[in-house]
Amino acid sequence: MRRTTLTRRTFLRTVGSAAAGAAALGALGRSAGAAEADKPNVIIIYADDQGYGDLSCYGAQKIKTPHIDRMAAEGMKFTDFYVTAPVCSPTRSSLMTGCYPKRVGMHRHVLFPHSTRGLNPSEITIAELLKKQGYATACIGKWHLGHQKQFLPTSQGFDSYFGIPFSNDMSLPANMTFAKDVRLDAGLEVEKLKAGLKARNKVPLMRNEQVIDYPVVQSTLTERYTEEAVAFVTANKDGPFFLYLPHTMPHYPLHVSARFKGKSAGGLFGDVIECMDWSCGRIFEALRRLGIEKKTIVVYTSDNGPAAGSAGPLRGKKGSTWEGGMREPCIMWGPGRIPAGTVCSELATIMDLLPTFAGLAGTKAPTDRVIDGRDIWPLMSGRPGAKSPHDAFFYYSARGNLEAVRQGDWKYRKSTRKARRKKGDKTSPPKPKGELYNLKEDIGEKTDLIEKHPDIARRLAALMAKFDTDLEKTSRPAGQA
Ligand SMILES: [Ca+2]
Repeated sequence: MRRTTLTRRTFLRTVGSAAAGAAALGALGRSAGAAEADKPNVIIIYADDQGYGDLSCYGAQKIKTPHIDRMAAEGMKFTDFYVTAPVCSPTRSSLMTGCYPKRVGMHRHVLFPHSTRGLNPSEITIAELLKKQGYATACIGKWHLGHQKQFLPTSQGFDSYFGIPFSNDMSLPANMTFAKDVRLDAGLEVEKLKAGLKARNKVPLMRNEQVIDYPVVQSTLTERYTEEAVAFVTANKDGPFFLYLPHTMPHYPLHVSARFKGKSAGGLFGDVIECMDWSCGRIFEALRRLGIEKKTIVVYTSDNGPAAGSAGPLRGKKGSTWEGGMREPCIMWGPGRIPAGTVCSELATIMDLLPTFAGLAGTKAPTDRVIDGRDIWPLMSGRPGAKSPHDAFFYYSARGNLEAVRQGDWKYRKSTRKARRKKGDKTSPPKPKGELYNLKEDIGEKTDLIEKHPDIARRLAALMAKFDTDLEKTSRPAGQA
């Protein structure tokens, strides 16, 4: 029903405008599409290592997340939303490019301060696509797609950058550029910093391409990001804008400011999440104060499964291709566009954000290269009967090896164990390799059904092998400094 209302409103506005033409009318078919006034502001809030069970609207008992819960009540909650790897850098490459990490050469684990690779500047990022459509763009938070100048957000479609270039358990690489007025901790000189390369948990805070604070006091980060985010939204209230807000938390080491410390029943981890929830509340408050809540879509999700937190009913955690490593909480909010209080159980992925928001901004995903993500606007807008655009989803490990596939309710996992017969049994066929789970009936991946359905397992194993071979043929290299 909501979809009908939206279309009618879009139609009235479109035919009522002098610019109405065949192209604009053509856009009606895909709803809030090309008309200039319809380009929504886009905010993507990306938690770091937050699990499927770490928000109260996803079942957390000891952690209270009222602002995110309200976001879910006013928007759509996804139950089957996946990231493309169980660790940081690869999934971020998927968000930026709409591709599997291996497609863009970013599948081999995370980047470290000594790494010389990064997201290839020849990739077309979601920020570049939106910028071309007239969006103001900002990245505020943890980047982790390369800290050399050519890989930083300001070289990848973002007008500005404020944040830490990699994880908060890392340290300073030798080649960072310092701002002239950089605040260094008393007594620390640059040479000492270089010698301290093996130090951990001491990270630089950057503005654009320069270090402005080292080591940043981590307990200030969530709140500083929030201030920056609210300032950016306020300065660009006339829109359209794209804000990418990848939080540093709740990645280890956990830090939170004094006013949140000791407040949550969920301990320090709970404090950290509740501070992030407060941050979301501040952003929603700004959108309402500025009167742009109906012009804005907000997505809240996480880059991979929990290290410190909880995967809820899911098996596994960060680093694994069990559901807990890669299935994430995901909420989409957009009053008037995304139906309130809804749940979507169709399979969607972090790769889908690029084609979807490209469409809403009046353009489309690049056509000169393979893009794995699909436009999920029919799901987000609650179109009746809308189905996942993915025939299958492929689970690549932290090191970029394809370990599992999901098709419909079935998930097949490859095994390294050799097929073998029972001792003394010379006649029956060997036990098939791998494991098979029905995720609809068994969300916790507890009951291996491979012996019951060897045919399904064989089909999925073949699908998986073919996908990986095909992907290798069309993969593109990471950038190299
Ligand atoms: Ca992470």
